[in-house]
Amino acid sequence: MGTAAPMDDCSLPDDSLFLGFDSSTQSLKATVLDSNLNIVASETIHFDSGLPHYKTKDGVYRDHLVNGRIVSPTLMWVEALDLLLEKLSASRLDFGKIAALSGSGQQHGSVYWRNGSSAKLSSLDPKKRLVDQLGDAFSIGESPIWMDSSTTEQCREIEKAVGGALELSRLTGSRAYERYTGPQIRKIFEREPEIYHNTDRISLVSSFMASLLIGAYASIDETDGAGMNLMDIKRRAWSKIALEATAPGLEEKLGKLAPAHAFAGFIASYFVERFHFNKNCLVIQWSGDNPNSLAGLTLNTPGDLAISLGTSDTVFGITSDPKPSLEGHVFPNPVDTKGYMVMLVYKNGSLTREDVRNRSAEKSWEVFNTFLQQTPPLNDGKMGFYYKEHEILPPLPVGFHRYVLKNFMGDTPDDLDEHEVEEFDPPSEIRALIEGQLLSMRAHAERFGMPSPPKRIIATGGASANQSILSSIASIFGCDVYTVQRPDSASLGAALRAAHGWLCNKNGSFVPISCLYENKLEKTSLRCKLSMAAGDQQLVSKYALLMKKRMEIENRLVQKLGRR
Ligand code: ADP
Ligand code: XUL
Repeated sequence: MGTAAPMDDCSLPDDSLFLGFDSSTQSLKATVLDSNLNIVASETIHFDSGLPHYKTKDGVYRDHLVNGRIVSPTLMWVEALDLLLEKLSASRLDFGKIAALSGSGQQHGSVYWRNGSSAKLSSLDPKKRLVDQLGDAFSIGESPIWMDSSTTEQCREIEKAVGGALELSRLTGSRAYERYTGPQIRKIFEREPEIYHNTDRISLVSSFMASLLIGAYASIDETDGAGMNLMDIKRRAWSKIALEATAPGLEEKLGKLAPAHAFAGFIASYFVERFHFNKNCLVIQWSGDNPNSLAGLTLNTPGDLAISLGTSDTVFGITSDPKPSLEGHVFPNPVDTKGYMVMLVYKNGSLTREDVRNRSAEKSWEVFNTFLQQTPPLNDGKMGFYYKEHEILPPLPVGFHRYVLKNFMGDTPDDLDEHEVEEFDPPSEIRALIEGQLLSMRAHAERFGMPSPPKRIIATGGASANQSILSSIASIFGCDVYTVQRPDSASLGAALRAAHGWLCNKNGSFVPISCLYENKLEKTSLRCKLSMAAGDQQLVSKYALLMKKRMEIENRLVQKLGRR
């Protein structure tokens, strides 16, 4: 007998619903699943168009006076919840059938509750909207978000105080990053100490939204908590050293941590009375958007790798043996109590691909794809680095760099001298861009401890609709590539986590998420589709040589131009 829970412990009650939210940079979404894990409803509020009075662009304010400061109005997120629930109610969603709900929040963003706000939160009047009752609940009206890059000074201070960048990464899963919450909190403490002292609770976007729903301050979950540079990644507890390096009295303001699958509280009576939720509806801990996407893509086996080709590109996977380093991030796996998820984030994703397409491929994906097909794999040794935005991985400024490897035949490792060139012919430019982006992902994922080749790759995001790009992924990584065309994997992941949390709650302890999927996944739209079979293994080895060379050049560029 194995240790997995018996099948009947894995069943969800017939006729029940599971609700997942996604409070992201540009919108608030909801996805509703039935007990067979089919999607039965979804709704979205776009901040710019649905709440125009906040005057955001892409959901944010870009401060033109303070370099790198990017924030969002906290109350806009509150009002979006009012609106989204009204919209779902108008669509005749039966809130009474929702057995559990959970959510996803853009990672790293933070909310500052003014001293004494928990009393307001626990006594909301169901006759009024949330936004009309929480107007003075925040000590800071504009929440710093993940796009903010104004805290370089604080990053260096924190790294220094804990014994260096690598030490902070070993401790918390990441070196200090400007968008991470610890450096953001330190900046507030240093610049506006009175605001810091007037704050009795600091939430992440995820735990903030959960707080609204349970009518009390919700815990930060261990997975999203790892995006703060404050949590000891091995112990899954606040790190005293990191807390002290950030701001005094911080532990009290953060509250306790909880696993992502845990019960956060019953839904607040406000929602029971106003929207007719069942009073026994469970709120499961919210978590970050990337962890929720991992759940939404049903990644649950070590060696699975997901590549999300969206506005920015992210690569994430599951591993039991992460190697925190100076690049990338380690978070606890949101659907497991032991494993980890590792993640790489590239700022130059789809917008850079579009930019190069516009310059070299007549602004057309069709021409772009013809060029990719016309050019040989390995691009005759032509290799490029394309940064239209300041890149995070590697930390390099805006700029394009192109190289040709002399005598490159694809099998002469010792003879790979390169020289820099000004430009490539358009077809080579397109291949250099795609091979460059994918080789960087392969190199950094391997350096991070992800197995090579991965067991399989699941591609998602807008550019995963492109078969020529998928084919390059299969050739470069040497494994099968699956796709799942879901633009809302984060809210879907949150709905799946709601169902998973419900099962854990019913069992009185953690049950593996695979239990939820038994016999169900194949019948739903959540199933991944095989899109491209693994490439030729000889070619995969040749790409390994090119990758090694690329990393050498990348290191040199970082030494010469790098921002750190
Ligand atoms: P977000 O990160 O905002 O959710 P999406 O995952 O929706 O973004 O991806 C949007 C991007 O998808 C667009 O910016 C576009 O460049 C890209 N895209 C759409 N179709 C294609 C295609 N056929 N080939 C390559 N990229 C594409
Ligand atoms: C991850 C990151 C972004 C945000 C917003 O570290 O900064 O992906 O989660 O989506």
